[in-house]
Amino acid sequence: MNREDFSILNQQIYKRPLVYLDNAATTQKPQVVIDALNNYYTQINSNIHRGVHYLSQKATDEFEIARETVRQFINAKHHYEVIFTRGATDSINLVASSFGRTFLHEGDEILISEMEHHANIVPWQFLCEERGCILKVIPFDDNGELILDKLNELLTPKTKIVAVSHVSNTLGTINPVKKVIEMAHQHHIPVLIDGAQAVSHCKVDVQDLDCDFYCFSGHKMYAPMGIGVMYGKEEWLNQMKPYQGGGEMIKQVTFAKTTYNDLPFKFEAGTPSVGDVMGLRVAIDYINHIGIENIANYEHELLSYATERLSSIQGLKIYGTSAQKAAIISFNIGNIHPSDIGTIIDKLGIAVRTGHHCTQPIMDHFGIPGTVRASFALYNTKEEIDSLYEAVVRAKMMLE
Ligand code: C6P
Repeated sequence: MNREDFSILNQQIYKRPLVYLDNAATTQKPQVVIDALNNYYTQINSNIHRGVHYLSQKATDEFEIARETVRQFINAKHHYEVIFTRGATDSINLVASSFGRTFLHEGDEILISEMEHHANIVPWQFLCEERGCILKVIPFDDNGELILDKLNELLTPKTKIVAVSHVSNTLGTINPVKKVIEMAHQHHIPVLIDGAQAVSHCKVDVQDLDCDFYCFSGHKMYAPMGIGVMYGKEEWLNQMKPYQGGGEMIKQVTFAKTTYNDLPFKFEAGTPSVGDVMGLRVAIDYINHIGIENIANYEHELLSYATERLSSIQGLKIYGTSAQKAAIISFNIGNIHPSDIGTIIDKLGIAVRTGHHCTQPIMDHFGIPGTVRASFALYNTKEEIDSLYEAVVRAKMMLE
């Protein structure tokens, strides 16, 4: 699908065609996104919200159009609920820090899940250390599905926030986040969704989900690195203390007292990555043009095909067998170390990720050091999955 838009894929690695299956780490960028960056730096580059001069105003206008593009993409109610950050990690740290400093006190509980990326664990642990809060964890079963009965048990009057991933970057599980949000809201507890692995694979509607915060990165959805989004409901953002102090986030500064700017600027201290925002806007247009449903259906076809092919390899075990899965397959073969497989298939031109994928608690759950992870995007093909299959069979023969 639209493979011709990604010229990076046309290269040879070790004299073999590149088969790029590390899309959960970062996707490649279509030419229109690269052109948008080039256009910004050759035609527009200027700081925003500051200058009266033409270029500054143009850059500001384009930046705010991009915010509106994001608003529509996730169906936020207001454009000022869209905060630009450096990525999902930055977005989650923002919420943990600002929400935490505003609302959390000693003995309060934060509920996350066992399948979270470290970016949705460690910021909450900082809070626990600083504020004396308690981190609680919703377990998952051996298929990689959250045990929702346990969630009910873990919600207590002390729970102040629930933070779970929409899609697991290691297991591929698409979590029933709408249900999680409903359950938490019955107790008036806000919910943060880590959407880093979801936005480019399924339709996200933050009003329909009714989530309180939704965090994601641009670079996993065909946009440049260094740009991300934190969506937050107005009612929370208005109450929360700012994240970072600096230019743009203030109304008035004196040495005696500083007052803060309105949303969204209160949470956007300093010069943002304006060019990358232009790239994000074009990436969203690109996804919209193809249609997120078409992307989801095509990737699902790839996932089914890859699951069938890889499962036929004797001794290969797939981690994450939930009925609802995004196009991510994690696997091991017997006791072979995943990085040995990754190193051999790399020499055959296949790019996958090996290791713990920044989800060490998932590895602990299964008692393994890591997995080999193949993750697919709209430009991958069944022929590439055949190449993966053949390379894995070859690695197995060499390593067993
Ligand atoms: N996962 C992966 O290979 P950043 O690095 O800020 O763009 O995204 C962090 C992040 C947060 N949540 C989830 C579910 C993620 O998958 C990631 C990034 C990459 O799986 C890099 S570790």
